[in-house]
Amino acid sequence: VKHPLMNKWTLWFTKPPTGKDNNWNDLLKEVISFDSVEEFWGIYNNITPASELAQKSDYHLFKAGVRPEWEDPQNKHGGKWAFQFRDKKNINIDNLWLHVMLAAIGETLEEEDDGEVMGVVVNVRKGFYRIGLWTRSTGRPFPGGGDGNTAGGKGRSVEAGAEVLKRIGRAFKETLGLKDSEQVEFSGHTDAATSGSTRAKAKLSV
Ligand code: M7G
Repeated sequence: VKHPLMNKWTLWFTKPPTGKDNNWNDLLKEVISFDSVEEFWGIYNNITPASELAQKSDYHLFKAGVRPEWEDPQNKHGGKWAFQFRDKKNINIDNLWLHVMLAAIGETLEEEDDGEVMGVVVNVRKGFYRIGLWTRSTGRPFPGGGDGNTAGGKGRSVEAGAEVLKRIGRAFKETLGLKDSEQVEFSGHTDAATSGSTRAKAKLSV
């Protein structure tokens, strides 16, 4: 028997640049989709663990139909919770990433009707690993959306939207087994692009 997941998920891989194909689009590859617990383990047991990937590689596990890119319509008003693990030698990145994937597919990161979690990401970098959780909204109003169009268009107030995101951030922090003193920070995908703007940025951390 197969144990169905609540959602169908797609695994993506970013391969390190070779020098020839250097742009993001050439490097991002769709690997496989699945919608049962058994398929998940079959895939997990047959792919390279994060600890053995080359620098500048990423794994992305996203809901099927959502590309793991800022430009995707379901991500373009969103952001991410992220934490960097700088002590690469002393952390078990494979175990952390497995727990984050299980929390995503087991739907333990959000409440059933939040509709916020788009996917999770592990980045392998020179001085650190980073694990991220991408959300549909930033808690701020969508551009041109006015009030009542925050947090995934669910009609939440700005305050309620920020509370939903913080609850998700705390669940993510707990999944990562972080100490209270280790801060997990939220950033909007387009913050860099709008950093010249005078609009106040919501600074979320848990
Ligand atoms: P990163 O992997 O998020 O962080 O972005 P890093 O700086 O720790 O490596 C690295 C680079 O990859 C960015 O500066 C972009 O050039 C490219 N990139 C990453 N993402 C997630 C995207 C994306 O969603 N869309 C596009 N167009 N480029 C991206």
